[in-house]
This record gives sequence, structure tokens and C-alpha cells, in this order.
Amino acid sequence: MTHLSLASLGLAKVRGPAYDRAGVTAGIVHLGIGAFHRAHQAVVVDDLLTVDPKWGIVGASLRRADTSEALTPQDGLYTLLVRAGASTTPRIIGSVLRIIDAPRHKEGLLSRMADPATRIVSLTITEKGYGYNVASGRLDGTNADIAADLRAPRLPKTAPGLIVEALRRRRDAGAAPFTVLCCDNLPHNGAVTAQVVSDFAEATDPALGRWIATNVAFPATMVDRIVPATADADRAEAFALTGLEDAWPVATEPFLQWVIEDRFVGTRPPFDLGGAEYVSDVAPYEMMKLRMLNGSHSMMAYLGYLAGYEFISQVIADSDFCGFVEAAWREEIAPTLVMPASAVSDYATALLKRFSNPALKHRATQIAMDGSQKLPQRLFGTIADNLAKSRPFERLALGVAAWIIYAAGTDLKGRPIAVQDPRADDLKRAGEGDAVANFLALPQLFSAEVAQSGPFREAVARQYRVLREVGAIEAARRLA
Ligand code: CS2
Repeated sequence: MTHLSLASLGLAKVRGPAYDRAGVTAGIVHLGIGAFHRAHQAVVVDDLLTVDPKWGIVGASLRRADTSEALTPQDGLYTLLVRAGASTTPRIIGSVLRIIDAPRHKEGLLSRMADPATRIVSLTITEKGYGYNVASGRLDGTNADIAADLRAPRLPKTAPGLIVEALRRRRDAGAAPFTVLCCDNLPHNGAVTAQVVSDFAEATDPALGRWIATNVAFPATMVDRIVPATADADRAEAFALTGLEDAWPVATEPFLQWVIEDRFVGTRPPFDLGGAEYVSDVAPYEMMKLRMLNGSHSMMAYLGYLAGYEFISQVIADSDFCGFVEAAWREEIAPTLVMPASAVSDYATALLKRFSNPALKHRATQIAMDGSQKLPQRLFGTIADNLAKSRPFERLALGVAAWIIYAAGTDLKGRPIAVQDPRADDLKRAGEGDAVANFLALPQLFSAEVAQSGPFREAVARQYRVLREVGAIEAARRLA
């Protein structure tokens, strides 16, 4: 078997990079080079490299070495499998030039970030990577990794620490800063990133904090593409379609959306050539995506898991769940959005089709992980808005009740659940005794208005009982 690499690329049976890789230079450092980035931003960049070769990507993994170990022997090349029903379209992506295993090569990463050729530092480090306190929106100095970086800011391992140290080097060298481009599913993700970076800088070097506040841009973005974790079947299919063995292909759906706030240091990269959109205000898009897509995704993940389903396409194929999701969108989520109603309804129609794609093996457990980091922006904000306007929230309360059961670690038949969440221990403890009251009292999760609302507490307690009495499918059917 021949392995995918620059040397073997000519043997591939499919489309490879449409530009000369040798002429591409690095303009972007991407922190958190997981499957999502490789199916999203890296594909947009792959398109724009045909016109402008200065935007190649150097990726970094901040925690594990597995991506770097898989892709380094492949010269960063990998296969993208775009799945739509029965058809899969393969393509070899060449925009990732190199992958740095950050824990082992910190200096290599920092000097690349500090190099003036790097004009963008982008991030997909997931919600928990920001080390921020959801309640205050500020850097969380009690987070163990952040605290360690604050004690040794020249040897950082977190994203805020790395960004601040790289910016310090640029300021000291008299160089211009880079733009920090957050591509995670957080509300106001540019502002959140700006806040944690400036809190970190203020705490370690106040003059640097002022320099960052004046000189660095943190545009907000809305990123959207469903990317299930890679499975062995994807590796086998990549080989069958390309004729080259790929240690880590990525499978995804045809849909891709990237909306970026037009606010950059220096020239803005022509990401629009690869299909991204530049707008002056990302917030309406971001809110629609987080509440409609991610909110219903999380509810389907917890309810679907409790009903015994493995994949999202199975959950949405169940008419009770489908009816429940549509009702939740219509009655409880869409009324909180500022996007025009027609855009929201088109988005919902497209979402149903995307969720139903049977070729996407998107596991409920993948979406269920890290609920404590995800639900504040996916569900709790929507609930707060509905409470404030006396609108209904019973379906969202069912989603919260399903999460409480899931996160406490035991399913409806008494079997253990392998909960993955940075707060898994707190959540398990909260599940003992009056789980609903304990969860609502957990710090840094619900706003006071939501946690202390009598009607909301009653709704969650009611749906929690319904779930235990009749199970997830019947609970959803009653609200469909
Ligand atoms: C999902 C998202 O894993 C999850 O929690 O809800 O990753 C979702 O697939 C993407 O945000 C889609 O753009």
C-alpha cells in the first residue's frame, strides 16, 4: 500500500491541490488542528491558495500528538470525504503545511507565531480551551492550566498564554501584531477571546495589555459544518477512492458556512475566495447557528442517547423526535432570534436535511460531551430570553432534564454512562439526591434569573419526572 504524501500525490486517483505546494508559504498559525478545522477553514484556504499562495497553514495541537504523528509523514496532506447520501466525493487537501506538537515543540510554535509572516492566529480549541468563567466572561484564574501559565508566562501551554507570549515577542521586536481569529462555537467569540487574552496580558505585563488593546484585532466568526469523528470505515473508504493510504482522513457533509466580522490587522485574507462571507456584524448569524443547530443538536444528543439511538440521523428519523425538534425551533428558539423570519425558516429546512444525512455517522455521544461548556450558549441563554418575555420554554426544559440525567452518569435503565466533561466529577455529585435542584445550583452554569425562576425549576423537575416515568421518546412526543 502506498501512503499519501507529496511524493505519492501524482498517483492519487482523485483531485489534489490545484496549486504548486512548493510555492505556498505560511501566513496562518492554527491552534487546535482537529477534524473540524481540517474540514472547514483548511478547505476554504485550500481554495484560495490557487490565487494567493501566502496563506498556507501551520497547525498546532495543544494537547495530544496524534494529529502531528498521523499527518507529518504525509507532509500535512489528507483526504476530505464529502458525504451526501449514497455519494462520497473525495479530495486531497494541501493547505496544512506542517503540524507542530505544541507540548513537545513549544519554542518552534512560539517563534512561528512571532514571525511577521504569520498574519493570522486562528483557533478551534473547543469551549474549554479558553479558560474563561462563563458567568463573568473573564479569564478564569482558578483554572489549573491558566494558573500555571500565569505563573510562567514565557513557557505557556494554553492558547491565551501562547497568544500573549507571541504578541509580546512581536511588540518587543517592533513588529506588527497578528489578527486573532476565533473559530469556536462561543457567543461573541471574538470578544470572549479578546477578553481572555487581555486579562492574561494585564495580569502578567500591563503595558503589553494596553498594546494589545490598541493594536490587535479579534474578529468574531460563525463557523458551521458537521464533522463526525473519523472512523476506521473512513480510512478504508479514503484508500478505496484515492488509492493512497491516509492515516487520518476527515469525513463531512456538503454544507459549509463561515461568516467573519470584517475587522483585521493589516490586509484581510481573501477567505471569501474560498466561500467565506465578510459582514460587519456576525452576532445575528452566530446566535441563529448556536441556538438552532447546536441547541437542537445537544437536545437530540441527550434525548436520543437516552432513547438508545447511536447517531443523529437515527434520532431525527424518529418522527416523535423530529416533531419535537421542529416544535422547539418554532415555538421556543426562533422567537429569540434577530435574523429575518424567512432566513430562520430556510435555515431550519436546511438543518432537517443536514441532520437526516444518513451517510454522516455523527454519534450522539460526540455531541453530548462537554455539556457544561456548551449548554450555556446553546440552551440557557434562549431560556433566559423566553423567561424575560414570558414565552414558552417547556421543550428546552426537557432538553435540560435529559442533560441532567445524562451528565449525572446513569441512564434510564440504571446503566452507567461514560460522561466526558471537564466538570464530570461535579456533575456526578450533583446527581446525588435532588438532582434538578443541585444542577441548577451549580456555579458558572445558569444565570441567576434562570436558576432562581420558579416556573423554570418546576418545568425541569416536571420533565425530569416525565423522562423517568415514560422514557425519552414519549416525553418528546408529548411536546411535539
Ligand atoms: C456539535 C457541533 O459536537 C457538537 O457539539 O453540535 O460540533 C456541530 O456539529 C457543529 O457546530 C456544526 O457546525
